[in-house]
Amino acid sequence: MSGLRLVSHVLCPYVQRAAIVLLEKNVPFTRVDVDLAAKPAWFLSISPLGRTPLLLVDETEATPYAQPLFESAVICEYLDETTLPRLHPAAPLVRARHRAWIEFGSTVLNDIWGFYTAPDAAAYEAARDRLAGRFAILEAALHPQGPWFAGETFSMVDAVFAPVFRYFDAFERLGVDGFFDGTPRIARWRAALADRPSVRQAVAPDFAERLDAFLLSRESELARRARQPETSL
Ligand SMILES: N[C@@H](CCC(=O)N[C@@H](CS)C(=O)NCC(=O)O)C(=O)O
Repeated sequence: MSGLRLVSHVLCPYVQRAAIVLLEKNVPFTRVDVDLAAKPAWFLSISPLGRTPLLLVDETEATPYAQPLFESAVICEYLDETTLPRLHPAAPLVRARHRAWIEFGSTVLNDIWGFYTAPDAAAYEAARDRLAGRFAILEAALHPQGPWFAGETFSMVDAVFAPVFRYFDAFERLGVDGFFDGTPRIARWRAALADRPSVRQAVAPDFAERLDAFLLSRESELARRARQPETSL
């Protein structure tokens, strides 16, 4: 496989999944960032849903990048089928369960969006409770010793949850914490993921500042509370 291009947005958690998988496998790739607030015509012409990530695979010289891959889960599956080391487990039933937890990870990303866009206190508290409920369920699914989701081997599920936890780093910087006080396995998993080289390298060096600025720029309860730190978070 050669000539991979990952069409990205600097803050996109779904892009990070693909970047982590590529980095875990030591597959060279180039990153092309697009502005999703002003999508370029070339991007709209090749992205069926107008979303990042896309993986452009240079399969033939005659029609380079003719068939962009879209949807992060599909991109990650393709990379896992074509490059080593495999991040999915070998046993079909275990692999199917991992895919189900990847879906769970996408739902959590939607819930996170609901939290940082909540327009008022009631929606904010409801979104926070919804996230707490998800994490209670996830805690019970995690390997008891870790350090990774399924024990000693880093898997695709780990690649999917690393970008999830990056939001909580930002929430903590904005003064909102306590999300993982009752979930020690997740707290330990999150710390291990934050130290993983592929996870660190999956975003630009100024990612944290950009994410904080993005969250603070919104007309949301979170941004209002972060701007008035005396309010109870
Ligand atoms: N299900 C998609 C979700 C991708 C997605 O929502 N990407 C966002 C950026 S993080 C996007 O491109 N949003 C622009 C839009 O929807 O117009 C995946 O897994 O790849």
